[in-house]
Amino acid sequence: MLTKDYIEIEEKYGAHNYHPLDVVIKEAKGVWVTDVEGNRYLDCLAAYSAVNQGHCHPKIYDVFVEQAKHVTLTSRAFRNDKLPILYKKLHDMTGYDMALPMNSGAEAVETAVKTARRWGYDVKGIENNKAEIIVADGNFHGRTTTIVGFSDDPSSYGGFGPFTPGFIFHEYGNAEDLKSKISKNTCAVLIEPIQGEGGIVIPPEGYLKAVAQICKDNNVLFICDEIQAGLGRSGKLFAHYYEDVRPDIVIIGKALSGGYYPVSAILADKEIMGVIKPGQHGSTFGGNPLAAAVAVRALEVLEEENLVQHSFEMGEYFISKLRAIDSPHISLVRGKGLWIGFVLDRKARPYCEKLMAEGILCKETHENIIRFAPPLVITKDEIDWAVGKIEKVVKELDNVQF
Ligand code: IF1
Repeated sequence: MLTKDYIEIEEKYGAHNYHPLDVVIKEAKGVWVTDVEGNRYLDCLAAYSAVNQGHCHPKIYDVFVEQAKHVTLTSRAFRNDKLPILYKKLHDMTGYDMALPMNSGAEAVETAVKTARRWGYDVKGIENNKAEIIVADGNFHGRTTTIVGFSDDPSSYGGFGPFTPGFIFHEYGNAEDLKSKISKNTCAVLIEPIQGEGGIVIPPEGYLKAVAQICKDNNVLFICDEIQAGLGRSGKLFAHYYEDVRPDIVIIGKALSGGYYPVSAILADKEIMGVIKPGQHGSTFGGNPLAAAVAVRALEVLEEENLVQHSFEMGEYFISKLRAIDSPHISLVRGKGLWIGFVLDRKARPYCEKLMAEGILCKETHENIIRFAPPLVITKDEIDWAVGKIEKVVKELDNVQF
């Protein structure tokens, strides 16, 4: 079958909840993917940062296959011999006392919301059903009905109400505005340290520090969504390390499995995690032994291959090369680590389509921004190759109207 045959079936029998580029991927290794017709592409999206370790990483593969021979799912009604190892690994790497595992990122965000509310009632003493969580405008935290209920993007929330009450907006990056939104019923502030879907929006320096301080002063939990920003993408293990803060709850997902399997978790100290008691939260698949084994190995790979520091260095290099491209249509190149927003003064989609023809896969966000977020294993030579292609495409489109 050819590309068009797969697409025809997909369009006919699959829900149209995406508008993907018309490439049908069949194989992937490291930073490279191959389509059903044998064309090779450099993946500059990395499955929205779920394959930070590179596609089909051999070390994770070995554990994945090995674990599949032994036991894959026990449910949490029984214990398994891999989950404790993941708990310990997360503690050793991050310093948080405890973790609570789930599957998708959205489920982990829901877990953080439930934990914060429970803490608000049980510890802070907020009147029942009055707890408020302050979120940011321009946020993206997932697709469940509760989460889209506190999105300000109509394509996320439109037509899906009624929504869960108890969420208040503040202006992302504006600590004074945040302060003004705090009330006696505030149990938590939930933010992304860098907004991904927002177009790699880096808040003004000092914002995260101010958020942490405001939370501390008001007995409010600081929840940081590191699902996309975390595990090396930003050039630090967590993007909040740039401001030397310690959120009360950290949410992780995506690269926690290196792309093999949906694995997510929240991290917190025991005074907070302790508010969740048996029977109050869970998931059939959350914390299963296959997920736990894969996650431990995925985290080890980040360390063994020094991918966090590599992301930092390659990110600086990539950004400097992109900034050197001269075009009237490039408004701004911003980013941290290998997480780069290439901001144009017009539609990005034609650029993405042309880049695909040149062998680079990337995805626009917010109409006019191309994000470059390759697997963290990318080399300098591969970046040089990519920048050559990007420059070529930019120049070719300089004088084309659309
Ligand atoms: C889609 C964006 C990326 C996330 C943060 C939670 C979640 C995500 C900060 C939920 C998920 C995804 C999901 C994907 C598109 C994508 C995305 F463009 F929408 F923002 F990565 F850039 N918190 N992000 O970024 O995690 O439940 O998906 O595991 O198609 O919805 P999930």
